[in-house]
Amino acid sequence: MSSVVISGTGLYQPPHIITNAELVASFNAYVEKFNAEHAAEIEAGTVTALSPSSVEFIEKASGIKQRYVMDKAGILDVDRMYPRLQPRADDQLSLMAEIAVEAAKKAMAAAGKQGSDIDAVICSSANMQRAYPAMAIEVQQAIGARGYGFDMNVACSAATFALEQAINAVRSGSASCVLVVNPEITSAHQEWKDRDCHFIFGDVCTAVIVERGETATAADQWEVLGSQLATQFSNNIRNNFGFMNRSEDSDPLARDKTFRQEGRKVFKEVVPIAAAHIEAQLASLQREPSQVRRFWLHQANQGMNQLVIKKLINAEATQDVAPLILDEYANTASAGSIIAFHTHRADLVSGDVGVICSFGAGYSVGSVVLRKR
Ligand code: CO8
Repeated sequence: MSSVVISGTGLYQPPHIITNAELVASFNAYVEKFNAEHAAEIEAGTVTALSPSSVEFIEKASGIKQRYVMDKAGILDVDRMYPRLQPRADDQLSLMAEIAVEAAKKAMAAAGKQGSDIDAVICSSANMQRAYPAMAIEVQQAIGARGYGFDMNVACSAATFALEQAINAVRSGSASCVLVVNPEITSAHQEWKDRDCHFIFGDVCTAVIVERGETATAADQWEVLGSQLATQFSNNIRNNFGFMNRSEDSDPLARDKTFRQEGRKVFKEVVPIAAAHIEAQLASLQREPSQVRRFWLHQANQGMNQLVIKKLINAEATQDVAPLILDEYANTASAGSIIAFHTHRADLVSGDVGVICSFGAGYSVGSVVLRKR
């Protein structure tokens, strides 16, 4: 059976940064405005006054310090509080495809591939810009790839679940070189007016090239030792936006049509699931967590990653063991663990083993065990 390798990764970083201070200043201005406008109802007890956010809370509770976004002005505008994205004509490259192509070009350059070398494109992210045609097929055309393309969504685990599809396609011979892209424009489905979650997400796109070991020519190659996926239904992270909203006569701007979660429950329930998942997968490969050189974990919360590592190797999650990128990028849904892999692997040497692992909405957990060639 042919060996499968990751031979290149790419990262697209949006043009704007919002710091916690900027975000909190705008959120708190919105709160003051809301409370002033609803003073009579608040006084009468028919409307609940909103509470301000704080930079200290955000940094202590999550570890996030800033986020990259596609549009800063719309998000910080207290009369809007979501990005302003320009609509495009059907014959223009759509926004998600555009950032996917940017990341893909970098991954292809790293892997030494042309568009014509790619024979499958998987676009996998927490939300798609449209129902069809698939974003992946648009990307396929834009980079001049052959074969086929399809979209998939497993929320926070969209990237690792797509990697497994790519790995299996290469392993089975149905494709020889697969491009996986994860365009995450989280800012468009984040609820910027909700104090509990307004600080959580950032925009980004990652890309990964998966191919047969025999065809790989990149200097930096990572052999796939195994991948493992698991899901367990939970309503604790949910977004009800969907194609039936109109038929249900439900308000498209209602709170349930953007991201919402029971953050504390997610934290408590997902940490043991993720740690047990990684441990079981390593055991199936006759390895101990202590033999893993680096864990590239999902980037939702600094404390979660610390606890996962504590459970796995009873040690602190230092930057060397489990690098954190969410301080700079925030939670980028499925792209977080791939950003960590992209930005923190250059120091590993041949034979080193690492684990990419995502966890979150669904619930879903996906892990890929890699060995540097
Ligand atoms: N400022 C000040 N105080 C605040 C704020 C704020 N912004 N928010 C809440 N508080 C207060 C609360 O009111 C509460 O006060 P009190 O104790 O008086 O009741 C106190 O702070 C503590 O609140 P919480 O219990 O909510 O705070 P936590 O310590 O649990 O921290 C977190 C909140 C950071 C959200 C934390 O629970 C967390 O990170 N949980 C895990 C979340 C997680 O992993 N989620 C998965 C995300 S889903 C995903 O990754 C992809 C989904 C698909 C993408 C969607 C894109 C939009």
